[in-house]
Amino acid sequence: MTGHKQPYYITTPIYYVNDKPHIGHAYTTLACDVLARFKRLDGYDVMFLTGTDEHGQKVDKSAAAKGIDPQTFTDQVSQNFRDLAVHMNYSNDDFIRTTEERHKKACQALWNTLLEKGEIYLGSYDGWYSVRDEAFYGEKELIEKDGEKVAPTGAPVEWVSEPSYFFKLSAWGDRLLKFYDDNPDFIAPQSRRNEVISFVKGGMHDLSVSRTSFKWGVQVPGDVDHVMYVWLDALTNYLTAIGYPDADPAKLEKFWPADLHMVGKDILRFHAVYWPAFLLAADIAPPKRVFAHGWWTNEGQKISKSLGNVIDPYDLTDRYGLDQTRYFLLREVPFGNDGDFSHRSMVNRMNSELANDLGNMCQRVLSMIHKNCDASVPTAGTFTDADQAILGKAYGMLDTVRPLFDAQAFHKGIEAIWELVGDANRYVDEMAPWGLKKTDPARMETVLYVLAEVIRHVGILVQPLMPASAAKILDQLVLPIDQRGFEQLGADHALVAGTDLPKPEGVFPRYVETEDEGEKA
Ligand code: ME8
Repeated sequence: MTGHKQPYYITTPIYYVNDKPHIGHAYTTLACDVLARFKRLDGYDVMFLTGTDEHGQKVDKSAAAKGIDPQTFTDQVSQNFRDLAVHMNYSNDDFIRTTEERHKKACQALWNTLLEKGEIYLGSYDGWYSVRDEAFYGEKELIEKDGEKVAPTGAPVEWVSEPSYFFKLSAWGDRLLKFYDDNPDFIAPQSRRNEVISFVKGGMHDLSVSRTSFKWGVQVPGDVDHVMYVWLDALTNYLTAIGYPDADPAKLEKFWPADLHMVGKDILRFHAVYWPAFLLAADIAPPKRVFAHGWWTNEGQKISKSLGNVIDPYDLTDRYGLDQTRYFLLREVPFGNDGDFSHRSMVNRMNSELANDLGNMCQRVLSMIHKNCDASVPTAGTFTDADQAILGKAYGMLDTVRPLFDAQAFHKGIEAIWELVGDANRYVDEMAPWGLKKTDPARMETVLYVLAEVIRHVGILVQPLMPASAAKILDQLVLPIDQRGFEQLGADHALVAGTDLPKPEGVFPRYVETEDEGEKA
């Protein structure tokens, strides 16, 4: 089987190491993790990449502010992102750092290719630069804030005047527009695609791709005075990780073009305009898709260091639990939109959807089985229409969820699974198996069997989202580890009557408000 699996390559942005990881970083990587896990369970050979972006002026300045050299600084801060990946139970297959040798080599190879193809020339840059955004801005793009010129993002800008290599971006407008046209799914969501297209239609200038006023970057081959523009360096990470330029072509072709670059809306332009232009210019296929998700606010307020309301992912998981946090982040907000984090909605979802709807259903059903069916998988008799309806829904759920996840509509996929959970709760109430024990024990067993099958399906399907909790549910059904893949969904792999089951334990605790929290609400 292995060796014939379809490849799937998914990437997160590589995060700047100028700061501690926060909810925004955790969110992007979580979305990728859920998709990576989903694809693995669905039989794909997945490559899931995340990492840290360690060069550039912003990182250089942060290191200087701490009084340490940039390499020591990046070693420390990059580790925070690795630690977060472990803490959040991300299943990334690699973690790339742009200060690694393999990456410098890849950047220089891409540079040389662009140079050979006549896409890069030496000139000088006179214009605005924002260190915070690590981006160049045209005069017309700037806005006024408190009497000062700032970037459209609100970031401070400075005037830069230095020799610089340029990439001939201005020549790529029409070819990019054709590329977007030929590949309607390349940029998602649709509204963001329209924004990118109108930006490109507005006309583009050549892009400065090297700097001379500081040293913290990948050196431009053959010109010791220049380091590469941090975005050219950073974007190349997606190629480095699959072995560019040295890996044998079969390996490169296996995972390239990447299936999905997941990014926040703030960095879509770099991924949907500059990156495909660099790649097309180097004769390398652009990625298949770039999805730009929205931003989180905290209790209605923009998250910012100066407001002191940055949400630390460790605080969330300590307070609410890891899988609860994972669930909430992808369930609360239609993926692609901005979202607000609030304690109230977190507690509501965790108590009603996890503790009540799913948790209680499992606990009720498994306890009844334990007590009334000799602690083993019950024996099913003939299925009624009602039994078949709910079983059919469970058996067909992957076909419902797969296209939703493939479109990154996580919230809708989760909602569909919870509809099944809701049906199961109504089915328990209607069938009232507790009342059947005396009147029709065979029917009771059939009802409990149907419910156990629904639980098996829900357990298998929620593994990408809540790996540890799903494992607990499936452990309670004594489902062997190798029988938890999506190929096991459906009637062909149904639970075997008579399998001994352990005493069930609750999987999703309720959040109990402290008096203080209750009063605030
Ligand atoms: O931009 N809500 O790195 P970065 C949601 N190094 N997501 C958020 C967020 C928020 N409030 N804040 C940040 C960079 N993010 C470059 C990327 S890729 C080749 C180089 C997430 O550390 C979101 O994914 O500033 C955003 O795109 C990313 O963090 C920016 O991370």
